[in-house]
Amino acid sequence: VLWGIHKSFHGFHPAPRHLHYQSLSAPGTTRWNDQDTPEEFNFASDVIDYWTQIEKEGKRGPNPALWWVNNQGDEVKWSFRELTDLTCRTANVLTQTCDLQQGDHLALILPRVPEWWLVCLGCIRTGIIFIPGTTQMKVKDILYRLQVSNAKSIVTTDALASEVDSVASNCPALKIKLLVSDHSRKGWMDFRSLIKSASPEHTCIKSKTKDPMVIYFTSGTTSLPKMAKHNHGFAFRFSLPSSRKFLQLKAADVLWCLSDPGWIMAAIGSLFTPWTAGSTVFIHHLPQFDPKVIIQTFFKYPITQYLAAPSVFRMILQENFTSLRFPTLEHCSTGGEALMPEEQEKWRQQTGLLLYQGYGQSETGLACGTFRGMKIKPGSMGKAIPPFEVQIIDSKGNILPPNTEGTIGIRIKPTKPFGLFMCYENDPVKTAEVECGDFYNSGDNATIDEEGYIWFLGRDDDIINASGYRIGPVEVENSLAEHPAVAESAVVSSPDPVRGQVVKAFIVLTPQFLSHDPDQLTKELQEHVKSVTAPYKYPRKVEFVPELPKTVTGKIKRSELRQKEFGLM
Ligand code: BCO
Repeated sequence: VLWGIHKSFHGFHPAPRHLHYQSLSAPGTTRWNDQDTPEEFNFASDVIDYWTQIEKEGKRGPNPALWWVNNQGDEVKWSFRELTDLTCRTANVLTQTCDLQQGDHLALILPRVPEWWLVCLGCIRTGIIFIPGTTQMKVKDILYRLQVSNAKSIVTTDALASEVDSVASNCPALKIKLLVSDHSRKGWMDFRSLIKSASPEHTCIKSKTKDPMVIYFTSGTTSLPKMAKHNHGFAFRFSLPSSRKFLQLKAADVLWCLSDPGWIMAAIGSLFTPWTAGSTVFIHHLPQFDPKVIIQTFFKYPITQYLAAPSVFRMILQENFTSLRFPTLEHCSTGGEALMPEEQEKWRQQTGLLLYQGYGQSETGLACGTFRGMKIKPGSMGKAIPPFEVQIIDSKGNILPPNTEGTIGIRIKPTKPFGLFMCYENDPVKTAEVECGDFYNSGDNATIDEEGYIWFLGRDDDIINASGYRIGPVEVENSLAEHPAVAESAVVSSPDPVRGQVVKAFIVLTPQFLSHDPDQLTKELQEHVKSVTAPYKYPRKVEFVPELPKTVTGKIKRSELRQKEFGLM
């Protein structure tokens, strides 16, 4: 169905554009240096339209900019030229048809469909601030995000449209609903038909690097998710030569990043990094994760680089395939959760490829990593990726010496580097809380060695990192509390051989449920959580307990439960 829609744009000749480019000997390599601090930058005009021009001059190979496939044999291939055309149309739909303006908030909740890339770039062209979110979200998650972000618009699919409609009257800021579908729906504008009839002529805004561009919701320890706001400098960072050393992509590369479009990893691996280098962004629709499909895809398509969370690599290794020697794959990177040295070694033995580790958060994007070709120290997350200066700090922001446990800090004074979030939107208190002396305090514990390699240790707080998802316990506890069987609960992380960690719920039952079959009740509670909040948060482990450990003031001691799970007590 998608193919039918996009086919009409295949071979479409975009209108001539008036763009100015530097003349280059090697496209994409020498445009900025590490010392550059441009006041203005716009990823759409400075990067996408640049590659469009390179294509027009015949200086880029035939590989597409976006290569999208699904399990039904559908395929979309867009050149940069087509991307410029389609995203200018998208920009016109957003500003002219929808009357959205620079600075307005747009919630972007799409699965891996090509329109996700159009909307991101359409927003960047117009200065509309986009707020990606996972399609796993349920009505409560969507309501919360629409309300706290004051989103004026939402772009989503049929799968979530009725959920949005059910809460729209409680979201006074929400004026525009755009549907990506082949069907129309009352009260919704039809994105696919609108871009067909929109003009491809659009003048991109001149955004300042300090102007806001995108907001990511990130889970909190004690509260509901916060909004980490990034500016256009976040996108500029990928153009710095030292940042580009991480993957060292070339225009001929085909990069597949598995991340759901709702996470910052998708912005890094499926948008800014590959297109800065003029590479192909490869996407498999993959509505349900299946490691077999991942393996088959490596054998079928000429993918040269792969980026995914460690759990994905573990799940691939568990598959009983005769060979994991992929014909074109050259480089694999991972991040989002801890990776064990033995897992890196197993991947090398099975595939013949090294597995390079990186580290980042929604607030930071990629903070450190093992650059392609750099010596891998198994278990380490590599070194700081400039322009970030990463240090291990104490609670007052003092820099700690090598091999001393502390918190990962990123220098923000005297100058905040490109790529670090601006603030938590509407939350100066929480923003101030993560400032620690001259550093942003990540809350993640680590050490640094004499060579600058960073070694992750864990967190002191209650945040759970389950298969690459950061999950705040409160969100899960609140969901459990809605079930009549739950008198109270405490949610903590628990070790897992495949997912690294999983969510575990300790539950005190209400008297009327004490006699219920525990296995059945576990299933019921798991399904309940999956139905009221994004299912990736559901407790994969449940333990019924007579009471929860508490402080004298009645606060639940999650740390005690967590320590028991990890055998530390
Ligand atoms: O395992 P179950 O089957 O019991 O449950 C799964 C799904 O089946 C289920 N589910 C999904 N959609 C649903 C649904 N249930 C009801 N309704 C729906 N609409 O819910 C559970 C979801 O768990 P999952 O997402 O972990 O699924 P799965 O299929 O096991 O996927 C495994 C992974 C490894 C692919 C997945 O966990 C994953 O993508 N992890 C990586 C997350 C990630 O990208 N993190 C990076 C964040 S950005 C960052 O860290 C900064 C780095 C610079």
